[in-house]
Amino acid sequence: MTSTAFDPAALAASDAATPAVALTIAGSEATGGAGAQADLKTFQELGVFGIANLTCIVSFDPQNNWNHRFVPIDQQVIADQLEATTAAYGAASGAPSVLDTVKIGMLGSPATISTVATTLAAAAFTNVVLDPVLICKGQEPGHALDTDQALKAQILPLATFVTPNHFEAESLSGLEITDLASLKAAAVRIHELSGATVLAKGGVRLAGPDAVDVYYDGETLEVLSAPKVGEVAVSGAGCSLAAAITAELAKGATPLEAARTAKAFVTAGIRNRVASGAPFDALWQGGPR
Ligand code: PXL
Repeated sequence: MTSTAFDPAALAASDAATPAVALTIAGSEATGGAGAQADLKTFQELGVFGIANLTCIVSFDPQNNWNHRFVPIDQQVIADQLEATTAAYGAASGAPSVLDTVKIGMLGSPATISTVATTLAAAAFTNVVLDPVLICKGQEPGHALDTDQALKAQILPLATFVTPNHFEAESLSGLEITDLASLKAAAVRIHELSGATVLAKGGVRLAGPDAVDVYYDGETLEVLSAPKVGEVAVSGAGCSLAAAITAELAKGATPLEAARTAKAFVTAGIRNRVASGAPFDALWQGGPR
């Protein structure tokens, strides 16, 4: 079992004059806890030039149990953003491609999944980190089911690294996850299904004093563990974890190094969380400083 501490000196040393570049394809979460905002803040903290292409806008509804009001971005506008980004920084730019690492967050509809899958297939990114956001509270369930199936069919096969939480790991693996052994089994199963490196997150959902995640890349299985900070989930933890993995991969870290750094980054961010009037406090990406 590995317990990692975050090292701000190593972080400063990584701040090269010409930063690595990373793209997040994600939704806006208006209160700034999750989504593209969390991704960009994480990229910046880790010394990476961040780009966000938005798929949807989520505004919690304080009048209605903080449910998610979900508005998709027009498909043409999503395609336009991806075209601009890949032309400016990707293989199509004429200059050497500096953008070989992308994170996928909330896509939110089958149409958006198709649009993004087309770009991913054409752009041939080296690192495709998928945070498989399956369900958005407030979305119509039938619609969410279509979205889940499209994500599994069209995006998961293109991912090189996937970061399911407890619920998403059960859905992707088809296994019930009740303890560390079943979390390990799910991580192995998701790797077999996708070919991707997997970081399956137990978070606060598994009993015990520690927040435990399972890393599996087809060869190495490692349990990443840190003492739980309370028993309530924090907004932005999943987004920031996947974004930190993305940033580290963009800087050239190995997948296992990226996972360890990301776990330490998120643990420090949860310890220093920002209190919110919404049901969840928000992770503070500046927490490690
Ligand atoms: O934490 C998952 C998530 C991702 N992306 C967006 C969100 C949320 C949860 O609220 O709103 C845009």
